[in-house]
Amino acid sequence: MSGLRWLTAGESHGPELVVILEGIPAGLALSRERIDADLARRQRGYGRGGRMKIETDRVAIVGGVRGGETLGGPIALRIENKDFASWQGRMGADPFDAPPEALTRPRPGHADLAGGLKYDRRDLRDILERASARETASRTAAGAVARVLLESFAIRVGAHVVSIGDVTAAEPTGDADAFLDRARGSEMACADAEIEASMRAAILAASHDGDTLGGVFEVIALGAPPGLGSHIQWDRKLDGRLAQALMCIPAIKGVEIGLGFEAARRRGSAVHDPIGHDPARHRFTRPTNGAGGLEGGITNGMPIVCRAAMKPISTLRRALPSVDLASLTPIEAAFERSDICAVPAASVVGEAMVCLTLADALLEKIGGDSVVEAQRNLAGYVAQIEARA
Ligand code: EPS
Repeated sequence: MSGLRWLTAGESHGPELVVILEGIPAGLALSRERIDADLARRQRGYGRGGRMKIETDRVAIVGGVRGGETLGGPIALRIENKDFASWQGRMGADPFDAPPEALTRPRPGHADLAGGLKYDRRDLRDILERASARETASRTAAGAVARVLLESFAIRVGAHVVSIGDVTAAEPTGDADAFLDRARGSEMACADAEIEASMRAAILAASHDGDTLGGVFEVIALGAPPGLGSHIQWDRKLDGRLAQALMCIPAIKGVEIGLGFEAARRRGSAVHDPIGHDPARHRFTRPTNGAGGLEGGITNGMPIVCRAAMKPISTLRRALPSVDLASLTPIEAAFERSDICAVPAASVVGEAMVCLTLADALLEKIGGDSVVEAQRNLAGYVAQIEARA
């Protein structure tokens, strides 16, 4: 059985978002503040919409934690939607006094039309409420718990924004921790202040045109031991699991690991990372990391590097042509309010999804019902590897 399992529930303008995370070992020190820090980072970014001014996302831990330590049982988390107060009579589980006005103008690029057809909903709000990227707040909360677990094994996960529209940052250089610290300190999750200014300018220009902008972010995991994931079966390959974890973030249209699509343009000799040996550290070494830390679906001990491409948000102020589902006549797609750009926010969600995936793979590898047991198991495994190097 896999190490972790988790499910989210809740609508964007319903009373709250909920997530249950099962499989975190007992004895992990966990505070609300650690989860809230990631929730706050998810709300950042130049170009966010009006909703982020309404919400100040805070988690309530309502199961699985006692006196600041996990118990080994399911961890239940809730996040209130403050905006629900403005949606009385239109959202919530109780029957409505009067039917709310139906939303019948599907947005090209959103789940509206495909979801409405599939679930036989005449009011597309029934689809968009769950398809909204607001759901990623619950994933971020669950991911923060996984992050705390990974940190107790000295594994760090961070992200940075590589590009917004056609503005692209330089490749990360120098110390990886320092680079991730700089990106973490930036509102745009960008380690380069000059490029960050150009990214803001591109977002402002799109906003003036009633348009939106996508981009690319990169998630980097440092300190993962070799041997997470497996080559033996398709659904155990960690590269495949990471690709799914990132691709299922709203608006993601592409995922790369290591050199990704660039590897297809190069010769093998310019792609694969030569193997060396450091007898003093009892380690195999690599001068390069084109593989992005994964070979054969297994971690090789190098940093894990994944990139995700986010399309521009599909809610446009200058709306695209659509068809009214009630009259079947041409009409402009619906617009209430929207983000112009949410790539920095998506990078935080990307971190969360990578944290959940790596924590799952780590627990699968080492097992353990308590953190102490799991740490002992990892130390034994690492000693076994080092004895052979
Ligand atoms: C989001 C909340 C939503 C949107 C956005 C992300 O709030 P509202 O719909 O009330 O403005 O801002 O969702 C979308 C971009 C989308 O297409 O659904 C959030 O909390 O991240």
